[in-house]
Amino acid sequence: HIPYHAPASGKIERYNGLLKTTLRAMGGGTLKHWDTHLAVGGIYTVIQTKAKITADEWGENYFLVGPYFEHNVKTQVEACEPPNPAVKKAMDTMKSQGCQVFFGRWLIEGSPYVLLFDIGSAAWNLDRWKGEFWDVSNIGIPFHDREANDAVIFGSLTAWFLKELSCQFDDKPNIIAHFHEWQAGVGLILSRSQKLPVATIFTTHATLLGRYLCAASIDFYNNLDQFNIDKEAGERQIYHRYCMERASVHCAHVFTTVSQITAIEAEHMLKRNPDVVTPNGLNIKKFSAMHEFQNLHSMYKARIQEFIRGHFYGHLDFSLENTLFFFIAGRYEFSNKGADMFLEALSRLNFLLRVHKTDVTVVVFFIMPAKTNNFNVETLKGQAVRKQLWDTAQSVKEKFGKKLYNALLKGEIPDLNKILDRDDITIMKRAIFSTQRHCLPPVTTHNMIDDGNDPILNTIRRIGLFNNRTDRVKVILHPEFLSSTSPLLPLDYEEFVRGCHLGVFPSYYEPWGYTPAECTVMGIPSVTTNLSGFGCFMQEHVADPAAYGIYIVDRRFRSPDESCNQLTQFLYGFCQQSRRQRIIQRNRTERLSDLLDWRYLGRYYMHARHLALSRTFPDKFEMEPSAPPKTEGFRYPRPSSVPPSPSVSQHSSPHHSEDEDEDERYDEDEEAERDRQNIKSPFSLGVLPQGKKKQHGEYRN
Ligand code: G6P
Ligand code: 1S3
Repeated sequence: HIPYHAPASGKIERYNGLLKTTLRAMGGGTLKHWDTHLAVGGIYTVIQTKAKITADEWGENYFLVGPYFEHNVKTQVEACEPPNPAVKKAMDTMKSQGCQVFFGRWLIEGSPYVLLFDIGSAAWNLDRWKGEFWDVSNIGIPFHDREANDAVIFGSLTAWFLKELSCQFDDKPNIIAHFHEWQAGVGLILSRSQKLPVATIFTTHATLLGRYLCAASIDFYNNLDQFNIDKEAGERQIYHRYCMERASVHCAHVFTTVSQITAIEAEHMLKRNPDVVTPNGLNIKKFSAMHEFQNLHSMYKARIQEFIRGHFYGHLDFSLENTLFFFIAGRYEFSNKGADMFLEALSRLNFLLRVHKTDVTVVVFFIMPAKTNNFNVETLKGQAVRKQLWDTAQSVKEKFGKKLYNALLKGEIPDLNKILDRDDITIMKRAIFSTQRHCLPPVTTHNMIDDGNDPILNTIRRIGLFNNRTDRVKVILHPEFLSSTSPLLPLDYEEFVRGCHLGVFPSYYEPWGYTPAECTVMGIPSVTTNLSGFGCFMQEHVADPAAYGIYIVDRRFRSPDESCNQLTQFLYGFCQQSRRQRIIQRNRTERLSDLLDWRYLGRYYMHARHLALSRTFPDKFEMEPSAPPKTEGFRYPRPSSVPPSPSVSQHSSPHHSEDEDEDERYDEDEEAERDRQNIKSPFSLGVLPQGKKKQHGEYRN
């Protein structure tokens, strides 16, 4: 019911230096997920990592808006007075009417200001605000949908704040409010219906319907234009949410989404083409010592190996030196995130490794949170047994050392057959007996609440990957996000990723896909798909992605079985690489980091803001004709050491013989240097906002 704001034709712009305020509503996967882990919510990662470049650009005029959660505020936010009198006044007005509003600095890079609304303290307005929302939009929110009701409260508070803020100025301020996801969209819809002088941007990180339809194993991409979307939303009981999303999209001055593939999806599911595609970046920090990330890999791999020693106690008949760690991580969307295809490919990989009698073992971690009832006994016992063996070895070693020392003091070489007495042997025998087990190493680390219906466990049952001695592929489901305080695997997510060899994310529905991007910047190869925003972006910017450790499974133009075979071949090929080849490949992977840096990708957000200003305040702002940023313009060439024809060696594998000395690995630096000179990186093209505070140069006074 609210007309889409037609783009303004450009007029003379007067950039008058008035207050420029960017307000961002922190939607996230759900309003309740403020405190999420690196891998928990991609949207959280977007907001958190982008804060620095945005704060650099907007300084004191940048504010993030979100819901208040006491614990998170206590641990992450430093309270302070709003430096801007207009913000303070708007807050005070709301407080005087019974709303709890909190202001402070979010203690992350860039230390942006945050303005947090306590949804609970304003909940008594819910019925009135739902009514008002109905009046402007005809969208009715069912009482039982807590998240949608919270979204109405949060949105009403946001719009109220914007209204109070914009009244503080004699002259019209230039306010940009950027809303992420449908949960934050009510604020946008209300701002437009109240005709607030605010330039609005709406970014969707996925579409509600797309996610639901894909999860239902429908052939989504081949039928994009066939769906009766209202009916589909109704049948899934998300009609009101879908309306909130669609209304936000159509009310926004500028609509953006995170990838080209989601842009096409939005065109069909939301009936509007995004104005700008805003790919997701990360905050890239380069180590001053070039190979530091390789050392970190070694260090954290050793920690994962320690866990494996405990988990597989009594069954450690494989060499940890020849063991590769693969993982998949993210929210538990079994088929959307490709866990189904991954398991099927693992079963095929297990077969290949067995029939080819390879000495490689693969341990695969599934880090996907599910409802659990704590760690299971067998898993905890594994770590206890490992600890006991370690303690036994230490005490025997100490006694042995003392005896050896005394003998040497006397000028004797001790009789090594007698240096250990009967007690030592007994202790050691008992330790060895304690490693006997009558069950297989568990496939899950926790007691699952819904064990019988869990899709990962059920697939494992079907394909029979039970961690048998003969299996070359071992599986561990860790149905909880990682934490450095865990008694099992005391690593945080970043440390864990660094310690692994390959991240595998064969998603079917993945608007962007931060998990492979995070692997890339840490120099860890990964598998992605051409249905993910990240995979398509890499295909566009890297000539031979697999050579750089980005394996892109074709899930678009092949049947599921063919895609699964391709994935299996990627995994099998990876297992055939020598250590030296892996080291070289990691170096290449890490070289792609520049491409994912917000210092480069931030310009799309910048463009969206400029566009919103020119559409909202056409008499003040005009876009330069050259404004829309292009994604093309540079491309990482094939690494110079890759043979010209992939058939010469394994596709993508760094071309080196197995027996080359590992210590010579840094010859690879030469290749890196050569390639660096050839690559027109995003930075060398001069398209980047390099300086700290970029003023709005695109505008003419
Ligand atoms: C890093 C370390 C090397 C180590 C290697 C292991 O590159 O700097 O010292 O040998 O990791 O690699 P891998 O792929 O076998 O875990
Ligand atoms: C969404 O989160 P998801 O994992 O539900 O937003 C992320 C950030 O834009 C994106 O990376 C991901 O693909 C989307 O699916």
